[in-house]
Amino acid sequence: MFENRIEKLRERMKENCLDGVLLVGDPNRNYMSGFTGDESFAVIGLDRAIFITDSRFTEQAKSQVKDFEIRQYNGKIEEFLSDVVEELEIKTLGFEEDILTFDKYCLYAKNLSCKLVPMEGMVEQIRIIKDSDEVAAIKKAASIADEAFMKILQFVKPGMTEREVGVELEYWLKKFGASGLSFPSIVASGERSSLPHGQATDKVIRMGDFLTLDFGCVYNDYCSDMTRTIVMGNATEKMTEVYNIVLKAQEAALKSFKPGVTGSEVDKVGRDIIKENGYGNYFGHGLGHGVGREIHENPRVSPMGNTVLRAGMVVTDEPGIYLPNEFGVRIEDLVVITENGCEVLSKSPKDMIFI
Ligand SMILES: [Mn+2]
Repeated sequence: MFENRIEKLRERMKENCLDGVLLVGDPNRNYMSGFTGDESFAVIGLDRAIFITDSRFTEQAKSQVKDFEIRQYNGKIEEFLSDVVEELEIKTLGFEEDILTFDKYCLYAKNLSCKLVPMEGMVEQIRIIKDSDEVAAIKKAASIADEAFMKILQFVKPGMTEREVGVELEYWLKKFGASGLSFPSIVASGERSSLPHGQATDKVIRMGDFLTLDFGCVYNDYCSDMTRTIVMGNATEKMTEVYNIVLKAQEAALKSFKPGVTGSEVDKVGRDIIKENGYGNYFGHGLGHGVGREIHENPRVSPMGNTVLRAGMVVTDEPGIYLPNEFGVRIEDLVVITENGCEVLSKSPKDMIFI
């Protein structure tokens, strides 16, 4: 599997006149190598690949990283890298310009004999299509989130704080097998539900509040992401109206996912429904985003999303309406694009849930 990924990368390296790349970011380096640790370096040349780590990770790298020569460094990494670059006869080395810090860039530019060239998302473009193992990990992460959500429906009561609900949610995510969270959970109630990214606070959840839960977990290094908005007690007519518009937009967008359409076309399907119903000014973010090793990756499903969707891409569908100082609603599913449309990985109910 990793050999296959390395071969795909080498094809792109050749097209871009690179005879080596340096991967330091966890998502790209670990995707290419199978490593699950951090703070290590993958140098991939056109016919050899060298994995550089320190004594904390050498044993782990030897068991996980099969398609690389493993080297342990002590002392100055720039000198060690310089030797590896010369050993592999690399003249033009690609680097992750969005990850390598400026001070490290300067250090390597000074010490390495090769030219340093930005990779412009070369590995991310390969990562955009998920293979069956990756989809299986994301599916598992999504099903853990569904299970934890069911626990929260039994747990949450008016009078609890958002923080209490957040902690309980995280407990169940881990209990059901997650290694961690995809991002700090959003637990936003009442007027705070109009904050699209309102993290849990000490605010008490009251009768009549909407409660938005946006959360995800990590399983085998892959993320899930879902949002549900539930009602504490009873909803007003306006709450019900807004909820149903968001749900209609979310379901229409779900039906429009298929290979060949762009992210912006799907975004428009959901956005138009919200606009037609008079709430266009209250939906400010993109309809969705790619999910994988990172919680936000390509393709973007937004007005700017010009990537053509293809089978194997994993994206979210999450329209929302946010009325400042009143309330907000967002409903989000995680989907994988298939040959004919999409498969929805989030299974939690979407009809209005009353606690
Ligand atoms: Mn999301």
